[in-house]
Amino acid sequence: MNSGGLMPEQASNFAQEMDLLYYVLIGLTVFFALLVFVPMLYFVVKYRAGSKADRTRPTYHNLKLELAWSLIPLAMGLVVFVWGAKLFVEMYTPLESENALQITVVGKQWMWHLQHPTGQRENNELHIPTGRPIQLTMISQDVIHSFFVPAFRIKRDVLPGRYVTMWFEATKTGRYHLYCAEYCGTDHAKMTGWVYVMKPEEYERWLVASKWGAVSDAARDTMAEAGERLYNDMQCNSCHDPAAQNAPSLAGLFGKERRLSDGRVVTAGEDYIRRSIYKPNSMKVIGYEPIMPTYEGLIDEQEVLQLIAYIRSVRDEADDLTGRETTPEGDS
Ligand code: HEC
Ligand SMILES: [Cu+2]
Repeated sequence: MNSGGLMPEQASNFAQEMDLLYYVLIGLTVFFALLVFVPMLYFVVKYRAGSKADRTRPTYHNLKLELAWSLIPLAMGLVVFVWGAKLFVEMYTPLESENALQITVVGKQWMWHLQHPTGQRENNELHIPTGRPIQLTMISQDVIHSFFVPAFRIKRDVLPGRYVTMWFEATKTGRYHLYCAEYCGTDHAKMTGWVYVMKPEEYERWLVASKWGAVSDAARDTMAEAGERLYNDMQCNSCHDPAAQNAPSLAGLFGKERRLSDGRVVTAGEDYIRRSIYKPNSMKVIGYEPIMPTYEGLIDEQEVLQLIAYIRSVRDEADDLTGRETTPEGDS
């Protein structure tokens, strides 16, 4: 469908349907406005004071007419509601697909920090390929922001303290505006950027090129490697070493059910791991002493995301999550 100049370019899988929904809404609004105002004007003129119109048999009540003008618009309204809700749920439900490109987004006054699973970091710019679902995991380091790309028809508030997700697939190469759509302080208006949509092979080339440009070894790490580096640097391992037994092993943790000391049973997803790191006392795993210190102020949101990527990458006990290089016993 052509957006006819009214709407921005349509560059994602959601764009056409979203526009169609809007056109239907506008169409309905215009239709009902005319339905009310045209007869109104007609009657205003016809029954103006002093006109010769027939006033002998006034009608006060017409059940059929009243039911019709209540129920038909109700049904039409519900169609728009169900349709809108379906799109909403579709967009905001995290994708299960392994093929999805997991991009992390940290909003802060007044900038967007983005990171690719392969480690490339970007500020106020995002490079993505066409033809592959892009899943955003987003959080704010301070106030509420809102991640908005008009050409993709995607927008979601980015909150402090909690991850939110959104996905889309870019359908058209090009450069598109990225905005913060929530007033977030003095320089809110400068919190803008660009999304570059490239052909898949171009994206691969871009990934390689931006690794080469990296200034340090650490900047060449993937998300999970950066997380592992942190895990070792912060000595998480001093307690979480499976051999030490004073803290649970983190291998295979992601996605598991955890029983907490206050009786709750929760799934160890991103939010759970983040809370365990920032507010360990609010998420005490049953059977362990609450000796874990808080890392609030020591580890920033970007780093927590890296730790999550690392914990996620260590799927089972067989993988090494001791934080040490595996060397054969007695070999030193
Ligand atoms: C002083 C020991 C200690 C250190 C250091 C420590 N932890 Fe913990 N951690 C614990 C204990 C004990 C628990 C279980 C009790 C609880 O949940 O508070 C735990 C729980 C967790 C959990 C939830 C585990 C589960 O099985 O559900 C995560 C995730 C976690 N820690 C991550 C980390 C990370 C990441 C670091 C390093 C930045 C770290 N911990 C450093 C002791 C520690
Ligand atoms: Cu903002």
